[in-house]
Amino acid sequence: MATNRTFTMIKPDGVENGHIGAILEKITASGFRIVAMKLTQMTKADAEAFYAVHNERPFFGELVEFMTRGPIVAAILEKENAVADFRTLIGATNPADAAEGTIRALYATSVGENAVHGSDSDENAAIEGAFHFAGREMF
Ligand code: RTP
Ligand code: MG
Repeated sequence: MATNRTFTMIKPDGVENGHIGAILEKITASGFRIVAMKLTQMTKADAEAFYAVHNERPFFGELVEFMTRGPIVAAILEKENAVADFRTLIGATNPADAAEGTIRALYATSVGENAVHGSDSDENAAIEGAFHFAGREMF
């Protein structure tokens, strides 16, 4: 399988609850190489654009409110089979359904405030990485 990339965010709850270090340790220990990384905060327009696919969903307003309430860690990660392997590492959207030992099982507090984001396809990984990073910030 070819090496490829995914995009992640440690969401505002993960940052607020002091889990940046533990989450990054789990990510790198699982074989992901950090290609780009920064602490940043999304504006309302950023979050509405980033999650535009969900704009008809009942939780959209709550999601935008949550994702903009504090800083996030944004990162691009590289590994063989990066998108699927990262989704496995983070676990199900709802931490109640997330497998034991996954990042969401360990650090998420609810289906909305679930500690981390992971891209759902190679195409979206490229779009989401480019949303947050300039070419010169990728290594
Ligand atoms: P993500 O995109 O953040 O990696 O999460 P995901 O693929 O596991 O879940 P997705 O369906 O894409 O939903 C995006 C984010 O919206 C929030 N959400 N809240 N209150 C709710 O029922 C609900 N459902 C989803 C979560 O923050 C979810 O990660
Ligand atoms: Mg998603």
